[in-house]
This record gives sequence, C-alpha cells and structure tokens, in this order.
Amino acid sequence: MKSDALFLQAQSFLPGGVNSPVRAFKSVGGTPRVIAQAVGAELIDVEGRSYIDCVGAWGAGILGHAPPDVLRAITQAAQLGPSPGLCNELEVSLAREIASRVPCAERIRFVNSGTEAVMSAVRLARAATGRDVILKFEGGYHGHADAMLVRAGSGAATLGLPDSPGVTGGAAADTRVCAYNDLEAVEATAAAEGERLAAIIVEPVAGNMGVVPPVEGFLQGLRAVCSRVGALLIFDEVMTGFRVARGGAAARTGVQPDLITLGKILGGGLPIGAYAGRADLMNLVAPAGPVYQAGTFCGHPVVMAAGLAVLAQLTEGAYTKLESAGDKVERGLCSALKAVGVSGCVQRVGSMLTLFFGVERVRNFADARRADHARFARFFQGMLARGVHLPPSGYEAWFLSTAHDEAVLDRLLKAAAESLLETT
Ligand code: KE4
Repeated sequence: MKSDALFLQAQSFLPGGVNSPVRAFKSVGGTPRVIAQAVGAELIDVEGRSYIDCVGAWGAGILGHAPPDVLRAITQAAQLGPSPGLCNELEVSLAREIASRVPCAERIRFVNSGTEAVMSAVRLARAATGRDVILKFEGGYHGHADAMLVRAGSGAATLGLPDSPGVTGGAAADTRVCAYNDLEAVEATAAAEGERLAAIIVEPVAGNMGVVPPVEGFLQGLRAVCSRVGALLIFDEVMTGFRVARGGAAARTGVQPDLITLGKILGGGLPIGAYAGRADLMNLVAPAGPVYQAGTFCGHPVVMAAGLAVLAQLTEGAYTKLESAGDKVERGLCSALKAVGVSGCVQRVGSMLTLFFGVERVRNFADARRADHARFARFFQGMLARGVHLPPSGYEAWFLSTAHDEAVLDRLLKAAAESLLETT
C-alpha cells in the first residue's frame, strides 16, 4: 500500500512521521492514510481511495475542501504577490467583518495559529489585570504553549501526554485546573486565588475531550465569577468560532467574554489565528500599548482573502443546513446504537459532534476518559474500511460541512450501522 510506504519514509524525517501528533493514528491503530487530494466532503488518498471526511481539517473545513470561491480568492491574492510583511487592505476588511459578527471583538490582532492566539491573549490578560494565575479546564486544549499544556485535551490526551515533559514547573506554576462544567470548583479556586486570578480560559463548547456542551448556567457562572473578582473571561473559540453560529458560541449563548481567540474556519484552510476583545484591553497590545506580540506572517493577505471568502458564504442559510446535517447524523447514530444494543451517546452542538461508546453522558474529561476508546478504535477502522474517515481519536470532534449533502450523510450513516454491527 502506497500510504504505508510513504508513512514509513515520513518517519525518517518527521517525528512519528507526522507534523501534528493526533494524525499518527496512535490511539486507533493502523497506518494513517496519506491524502493526495480533498474536494467537498471527500478525501482521496494516494491509492486513489475515496473517503467521506469527518475530520474537516479539525474544524477549519466548514465549506468542505477546496470551495471554488475560496480557491479563487486565494489565487487572486497570491497573484498580487505573497505577503510583503507590510500593511494591506484585506487585513482591515477581514477585521471589520469579524467585528460585525462577534460583538466582543472591538479590536482584533491576527496571528498564525490558535496556539499563538491563546498565548497572546493570556499574556494580554496578565498584563491588563497585573495578575498571574490562569484557570483552565481539564481536557481543554488551547494549543501547545507551555502554560496551557497542563492536563490538556486533544492530541495531548490522546497520547496520554496531558502534562508534557519540557514544560517547567515555573511555566505551569500559575495555571490552575478545574473540571469542565464544575462551577463550584471554579468558585472555590477563585476564592482561593483572590486577586491573583488573571483570567479563566474556556472552550465555550468543549471540543477537545470530544464534544462536551456547557451545562445550563456554566458559562453564565464563569462570567459572573470573573466580573466579581476582576478577572477576565477568555472564550477560546478557535474551534467554535463561526462553527456553532454566525457569531460563534458568544452569539449562540449570549455570554460575552472579555477576550476571544479565533482560528481554523477564519483562515479558509490556511494557517491562521486571531485574538480579539474590548478596545480598552486590545489597545494594550504593541504598538498601541506595551504588551508585545509580533509575527512575520500575521495578517498575510492571501490568508485574509481566504477568510473573507469563507465568511461571505457563512450565511444564516448555511447554518440552517449545517444544523440539519448535524441533527440527521446524531439521530442516525443514536438509532444505529439502539438497533445493535450498544451503549453510547452522541454529543453535538450544530455541526460538531462526538460518538462516545460505553457512557450515557459526558460532562467533563473524567467522563470522557471513562468512554470505551478501544471500542471507538475498532469502530474507526470499520468506518475507514467503508470509506468514512473519522478523526483518529475518541477525544476529537467530528465536523460536518455544507458539502455533506443528503447522499453523503446517508452513506455515512450506512457505514456507521454496518461498522457498529461488525464491532459488537
Ligand atoms: P492550533 O495551534 O493547532 O492552530 O490551534 C490550537 C487550538 C486552540 N484552541 C482550540 C479550542 C483548539 O481546538 C486548537 C487546536 N485543535 C486541534 C484539534 N482538536 C488541532 C489539531 C492538531 O493538534 O493537530
């Protein structure tokens, strides 16, 4: 198999044969498929085999792969010359578009990844409050900056590395961790930390321990705690931004953070991150203020053009379609579980969802760990053999796109029913 040979070669040059750990199929077994092309809801590997894609570029691919308008925008911008590393008009246009959708985003700074966005937002929160302590949630994944690699989710959880070697005690000393959805624990930590608490950072819909929605009142509670103790609330919407609603989770829940991080969808498939928030906070960022953050490729015009092209297609109609696709898959999976008498649950917000085996509900990382991940691995292989590529970890979200039409969803659910039967 060509993928095998290529993946073997890759391991001679790339650690683990990949450029991001979760791609290595460590928790599901087997060899990663080497993808040669992606279009719409379809991935095509180097053997020419086709798969329905539920990885969705880890959330970025909300319009499916290679959407024509986005490709056109990228080509046009690229033909004007690559990023000169100076000011350009497109960065202002995209910032204006974001500000029109995301109420708290009065000022925006573009960076090149979600990690950079979170790292910068945390630095800004510490500078703005003059405080050091950051509270995150177990199983929350906010990129691989040192202070965030404390009981982290996503690939860190998948590989059993939630606290990575190389992160010094000093770097993690000011990071506190609570269980997701546990407002009492947050209240206790806020009381204990008092005026040391700079910020709470939260995925307003957790997507890196599998999809775990906030329980009623959780986000509102975080907002109240932060306002009461003078800490900032940071919504990490790298995944949920423009995914769960036109204005992201802040718009969907009505809870306004002080700072927000964005990424993935915003780049139209190209590398991007952004942090944004109230003008009085963001104007502390250099050169408007003293908080330093910089980047050669920040605001790259080709990436800005891709982002504008994606957002232009994310109309209310698109979200209606995404919601309907998510609902269909959720209902189909639940009835397939029932038909074969397999215990499990589907947790979903909009077009991001996770099928957990062996548990009835997942409210936090401890619940997610209790799920039957060995069962998921068998199911993953069954789906792959039937031409459906799920994210290769039970701690990830499946993503649907506007390219996942009825016929694609029917094929996906047929493969799921057969794979469930086979792996019972
Ligand atoms: P990046 O640095 O990977 O662009 O973004 C980090 C990040 C920050 N915040 C949230 C909520 C995120 O989900 C992510 C990255 N998500 C993972 C997928 N769960 C990226 C996939 C990977 O690590 O290969």
